Amino acid sequence: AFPNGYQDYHDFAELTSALQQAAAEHSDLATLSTIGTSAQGRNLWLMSITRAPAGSPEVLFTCQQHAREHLTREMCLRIVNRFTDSYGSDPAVTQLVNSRIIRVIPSVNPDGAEYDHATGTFRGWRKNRQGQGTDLNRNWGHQWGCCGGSSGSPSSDTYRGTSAFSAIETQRVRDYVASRVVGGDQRITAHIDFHTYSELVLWPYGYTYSDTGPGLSAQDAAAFRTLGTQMARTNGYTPQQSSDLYITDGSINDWMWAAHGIYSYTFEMYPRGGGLNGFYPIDDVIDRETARNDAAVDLLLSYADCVPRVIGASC
Ligand code: 0X9
Ligand code: ZN
Repeated sequence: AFPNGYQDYHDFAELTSALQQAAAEHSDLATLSTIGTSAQGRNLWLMSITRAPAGSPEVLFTCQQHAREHLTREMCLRIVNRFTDSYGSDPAVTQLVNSRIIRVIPSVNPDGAEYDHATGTFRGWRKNRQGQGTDLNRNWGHQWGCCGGSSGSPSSDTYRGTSAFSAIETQRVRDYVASRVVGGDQRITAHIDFHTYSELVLWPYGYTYSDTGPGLSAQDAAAFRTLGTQMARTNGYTPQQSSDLYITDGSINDWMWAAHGIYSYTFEMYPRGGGLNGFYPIDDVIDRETARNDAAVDLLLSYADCVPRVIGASC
């Protein structure tokens, strides 16, 4: 369990039961599986939710690459619970579940998360738990370590690892995403990676200040920006290219786009500011701050048939 004031947050055992229960209660639309285990052997859970025909557009939601960003795990749980519990009663949810394949990985970094809260005093831990820890969001294989947006020191909070995909957890997600290439086609068209905090909607590239780059045309950039801005209008976050925040290399978004053509966003959730405390909002805010992203999640799902449609382009 989490400390006092945080008990509505789900620790790993509670996350596991919540997912198992959702799958059991909604076996007609939800399937729980694992994409493999973490460095310390915890399951990297994947919930798939759909009543759509095989071959329908798939959208991936990932949470908690960073250990201390506990609110993001609750965000992924909300997505799971909303698209299962409200199926058949909420018309928007019903229509999306009938036409999309929703994939949710609620904790990419379960080892780091348990380490962060296990003693009852938060440790402010960010990385995974392999060796001194790798920043998973600096370990992806597009322009890994290229540009001063990560550290080569194992003790650093932004340590990029010994090589791209040296972390077990990024390997697992990489291999799962690669497994969604069916008949030469990547079935996943869109993705949100949830983080905290700062209330931002971010899009690639993170490794360069340039708005365009290899594999990212002006039209691609316009589609990213337009949909990112529309999503931000629904939740009050600030939309920007991720490098406008600061340069990151080896991030998940850059790889998802460059390697697979997936429209991949980062959401930095509540709060807007706050130092280390910003990672630890009390559990009273979970409902409000996860519900705040419902409309943005629905919007991304609705465009998943063809994201460039948002700028009037075709696929
Ligand atoms: O630095 C990060 O990894 C993210 N911020 S956090 O405070 N949650 O650590 C921002 C990543 C944004 N960069 C890209 N999406 N490329
Ligand atoms: Zn983060």
